[in-house]
Amino acid sequence: MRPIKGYDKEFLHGLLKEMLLIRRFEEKAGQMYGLKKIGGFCHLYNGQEAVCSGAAAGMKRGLDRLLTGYRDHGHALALGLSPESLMAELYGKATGCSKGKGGSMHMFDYDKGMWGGNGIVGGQIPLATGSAFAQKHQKDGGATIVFFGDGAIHQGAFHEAMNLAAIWKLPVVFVCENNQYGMGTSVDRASSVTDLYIKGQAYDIPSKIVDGMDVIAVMEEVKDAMDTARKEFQPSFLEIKTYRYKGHSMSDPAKYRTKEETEAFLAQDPIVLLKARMEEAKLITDEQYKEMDKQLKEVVMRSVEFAENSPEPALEEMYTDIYA
Ligand SMILES: Cc1ncc(C[n+]2csc(CCOP(=O)(O)OP(=O)(O)O)c2C)c(N)n1
Ligand SMILES: [Mg+2]
Repeated sequence: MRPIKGYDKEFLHGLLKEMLLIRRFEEKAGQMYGLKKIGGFCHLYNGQEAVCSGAAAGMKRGLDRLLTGYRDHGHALALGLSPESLMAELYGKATGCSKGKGGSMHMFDYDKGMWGGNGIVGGQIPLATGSAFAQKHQKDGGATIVFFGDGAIHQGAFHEAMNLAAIWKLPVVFVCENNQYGMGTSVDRASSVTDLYIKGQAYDIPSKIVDGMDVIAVMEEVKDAMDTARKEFQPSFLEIKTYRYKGHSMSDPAKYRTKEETEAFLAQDPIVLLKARMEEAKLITDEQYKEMDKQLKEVVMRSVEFAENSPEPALEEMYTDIYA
């Protein structure tokens, strides 16, 4: 675990609060899905919160862009999209961040640097590389960060994009969220190498393993990588080891793994770990944490009320924003 010393109390409270908001939001999304308020696919992010929160804290807002896959609620919240606009999107309502036409896998907000969730495994990797190409040639001073799973690493698009990023020196940071499974298949059954950072080295791209349960480690590594991308047009690859607590999607009871395995990861819960370190440093009390949690549950509840009370997209809006 990286030391929290050196970061001020307010900043650490912000990080903890954001991760807890994501956790509570996902729990509520799961519950509302169960009540059939949300349709279509829905992939929850519980357990992986330190990855998107740490990464967002390492980005430069207003300059940098983020792309990810379909497990995108956490990234959107970390970039500051409101729980209301996300819940409404899940409900398919006109007030959603994608006007109710994207759904769970397509959270988008240009102004906040959220360049989208993507439903095609690995599809976001060449898109992000193209974004970084544009940023370099338009000299906008920013960089692009792209998230994908351990399952996406075997897609041809990943390898093509990594090679182009290296030879063209593009300001892009590739982040593999290795949560140990691609749907029901464990990484050691799907991959001949299980330390996936090696794939980056094959393209002569600086590559590292990062502890995805430690939000500080993620933040520091992403900040370094993004700074290097912006200043030197040097791409990087980070394999962030993490774990998803829930099934792949809402229809997956996750029977392919043992209770012991899940419990071992639960014992390193990223939220519990940060809270414990803050308590030890006397930066938060258990009462303050409980109060924070209570307020966040109310925030999430309000997002449900907002979604419930929002209108459906109008029929005449069917084709607007669909083609550029
Ligand atoms: C091109 C393509 N192939 C297959 C699928 C079906 N599919 C959806 S998610 C998934 C597993 C991906 O796992 P991983 O990349 O590890 O991401 P995680 O779900 O763990 O976040 C598959 C095979 C798809 N959406 N796109
Ligand atoms: Mg995975």
